[in-house]
Amino acid sequence: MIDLYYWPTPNGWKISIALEELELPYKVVPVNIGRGEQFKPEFLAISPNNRMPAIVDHSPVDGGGPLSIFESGAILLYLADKTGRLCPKDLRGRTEVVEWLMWQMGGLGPMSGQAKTSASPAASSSAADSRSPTARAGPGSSRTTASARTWPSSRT
Ligand SMILES: N[C@@H](CCC(=O)N[C@@H](CS)C(=O)NCC(=O)O)C(=O)O
Repeated sequence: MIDLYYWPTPNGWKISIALEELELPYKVVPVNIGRGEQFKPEFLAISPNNRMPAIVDHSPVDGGGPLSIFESGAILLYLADKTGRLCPKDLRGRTEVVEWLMWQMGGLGPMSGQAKTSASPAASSSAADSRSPTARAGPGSSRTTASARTWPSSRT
């Protein structure tokens, strides 16, 4: 059984979608980030960066004790490795999946969040201008690639 420390945001959805796709049994542990529950010591012991999502796997494949993982990208890789699905095992396929995962984690994800924040009425237009181009351009670059090839994850 996996405990999913979760609140319904895009980063949380990434993990709930993966768990559903992989048909892994899991229990949702709500972390209400609006009420500051991410700062509780018991949650910080799992996710020292006070961010959800995080998981605790009570049945890791090494047969050891419960294993906690924070950061959505690390969790996605962990779940792919645990199940042998969603990520190819060959060098080139795995490298390509990791490329796009890092692109999402380091570029599209945070830039989209910043674009949403800076597009609010309280934000200055210069802030919006300086933060949003990657968010606007990002999905376009992925669409170009996606339309031109078969995704490695679809081969597994
Ligand atoms: N890089 C992290 C980002 C996670 C993140 O930003 N989580 C937000 C909600 S989407 C959060 O828990 N915020 C609480 C806080 O900053 O105190 C990941 O991908 O897991």
